[in-house]
Amino acid sequence: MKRVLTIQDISCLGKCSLTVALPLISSMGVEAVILPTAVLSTHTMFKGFTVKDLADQIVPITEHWKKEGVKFDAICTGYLGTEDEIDMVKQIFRDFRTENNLIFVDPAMGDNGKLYPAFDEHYAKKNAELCAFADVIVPNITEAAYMTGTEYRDSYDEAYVKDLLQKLAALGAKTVVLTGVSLSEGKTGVMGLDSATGEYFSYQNDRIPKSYHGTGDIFSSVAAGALMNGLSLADSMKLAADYTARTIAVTMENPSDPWYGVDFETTIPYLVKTLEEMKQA
Ligand code: PXL
Repeated sequence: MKRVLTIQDISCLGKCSLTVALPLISSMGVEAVILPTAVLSTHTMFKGFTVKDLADQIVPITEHWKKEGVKFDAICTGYLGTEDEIDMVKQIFRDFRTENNLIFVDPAMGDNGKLYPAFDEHYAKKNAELCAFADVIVPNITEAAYMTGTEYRDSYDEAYVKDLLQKLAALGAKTVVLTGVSLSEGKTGVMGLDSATGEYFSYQNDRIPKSYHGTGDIFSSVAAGALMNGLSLADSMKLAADYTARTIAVTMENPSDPWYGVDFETTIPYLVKTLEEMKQA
């Protein structure tokens, strides 16, 4: 069984980061090892959240794993609360990198043109440094704009997206995938660039005119889980985009508690079934 290390916070309530990564990666038949960087009462879009930083646990935990000779098939990162944690994660990449494993970075730090409350531009540049270590990065347009010092635009054309992708590739990541990319009216999806071949790819779904918290984390977890199941990069992104879109649609059918995130639990059977079909195709 493949083993993924996922490094991000635990937001006790609010369906994001580890509380979605763990069930989704497990449901895809992949072992999920977690490294919680902080415990928060909720994610940071709630007012008055509590936070206990766990940075002082990162080195003792990973030193123990080193002594045990633990190896990971992938190391995935999401929301990291502080710049110090980003430095610690860089060290984890150096320590646990093997010839074949995958480093997958989701520089989760903002949306809709704004950084989340805990972050500033300096933090964004620090996250750009982390991307240099990665095989795959999956920022949204906001995160890409902050990391590359590009103006954020609500409406844009393919040339703007390609420019962002080129600038992201120049950060050093092998494959860059921009999420939340709308290439035509009423559509949304991903556009990526393989920096080795210079090839672009894109995948679009119908756009559902509602946004929910945590969907970026859901996308990343499924994309990483799909790659661990041997799907190609393009198929992995397609599955992640389809699963996220379907989950948003299902959530909208039942409009109770939308601020807790999406009903991803309801769509896990769809995920497992579709993954199996794609593996057999
Ligand atoms: O979904 C990203 C995320 C993860 N973790 C925490 C957050 C957020 C987004 O706001 O606040 C703590």
